[in-house]
Amino acid sequence: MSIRLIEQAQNILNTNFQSGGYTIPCKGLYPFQWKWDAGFIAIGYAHYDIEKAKTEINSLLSSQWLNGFIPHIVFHQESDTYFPGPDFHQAELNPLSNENYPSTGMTQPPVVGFTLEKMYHIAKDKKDILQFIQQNIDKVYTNHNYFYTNRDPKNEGLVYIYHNWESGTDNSPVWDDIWATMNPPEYKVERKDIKIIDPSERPTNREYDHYLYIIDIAKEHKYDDIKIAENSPFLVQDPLFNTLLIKSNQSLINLYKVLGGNEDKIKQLEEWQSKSINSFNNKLYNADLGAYVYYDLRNEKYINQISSSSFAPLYAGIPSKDQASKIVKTMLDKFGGENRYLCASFDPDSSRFNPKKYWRGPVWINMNWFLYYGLLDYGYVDLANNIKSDSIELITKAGFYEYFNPNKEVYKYENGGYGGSDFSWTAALYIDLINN
Ligand code: 9WN
Repeated sequence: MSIRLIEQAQNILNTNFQSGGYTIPCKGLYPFQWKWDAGFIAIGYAHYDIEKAKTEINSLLSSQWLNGFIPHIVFHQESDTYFPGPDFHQAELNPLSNENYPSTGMTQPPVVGFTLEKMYHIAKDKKDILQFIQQNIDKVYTNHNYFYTNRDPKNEGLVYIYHNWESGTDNSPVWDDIWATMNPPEYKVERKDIKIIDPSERPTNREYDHYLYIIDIAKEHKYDDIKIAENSPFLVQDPLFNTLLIKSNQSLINLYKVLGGNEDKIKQLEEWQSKSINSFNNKLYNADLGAYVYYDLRNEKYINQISSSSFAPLYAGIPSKDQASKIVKTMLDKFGGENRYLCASFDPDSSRFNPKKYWRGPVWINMNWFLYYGLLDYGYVDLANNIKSDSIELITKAGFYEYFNPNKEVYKYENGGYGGSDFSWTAALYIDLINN
């Protein structure tokens, strides 16, 4: 373990912390608070500054809407380095949106439940952390209620996302299948990201046209979930998003049991939980591929592509032992090998794989973090430790980047770290991995 890297990681988080009480993912490129980033960041803080961890979660939860929705970006302050900002998103079109916190009208993976449980385990003062959890847990429960009530039109126990930015894996080649069904107008907008980051590491302008067009459709319907379910060209049951909801359900059950009482909520959570896990395995597991896949609800068809999200269900205890061994085999056969760091974000055998571009191939530390804990739970200790040591090696070689080239060869002649530098969740999850 390197003391210097731990200090560097803490410095990154402390520097990215803003006086408004939240942490930006990185300077310039992402100048606001993002939902799933906030969860990872709080887990990092919990190891050395629990008050900051609480502040991060408090700031995020303050932005909750009247229907329990928690937005993907909270625009705590103005910035001219990011597009699209609050003027484009116009979340205020929805009558239930939060009057005090401008935000987007879309969400991101439900990480707050398991973040609270991690904070509980990490915190030294259990009485104090339980008090914090007591004050906040119902907000997270309300958020899960929002998902099951508003995002599951066929009552399957599997919720939909209506935008690739809701998935968190924003530019995954999986979405190419959906872009092929759309023909959005060309937007004449000024992208800020490609002024900061090499455009070869970011989505194309044409891809952005699709992203913006879906938002325009949602705005036309005032971000109403029922109308979005009827009209959005993008409507997907995503294995990663549903995994994190299931993981967070379980964390809420565990925490409510520690707190005592709340039998009605525990019962409801357990009902959601068993239905979700059943449907997940029945609908999203593809035995031929040995992987979990995506379901496109708009076009009523599977998207049979393998990404690192295909293995994420390990993190929530979803696969049976047999399924777990099949997906581990797929991971090793397709994503493993001596010349590659685990775990590429997209199938390296696919012609859509790109080791440099955003979610189209690079390794992401948050995905590795899910796989590490999931593999440990299933008893794959050696493989879990390989993923951990690969993550640490990448950070040691390249720095605290947003994403990393999975090809080992590349590091002999260039820095394979891409996207934002001094990236908060890479730093935060490094701190957690080192401490485990
Ligand atoms: C859009 C902040 C976010 C992450 C996402 C990542 C990237 C935003 C963007 O940055 O997305 O939400 O502008 O590219 O893909 O996972 O939460 O770090």
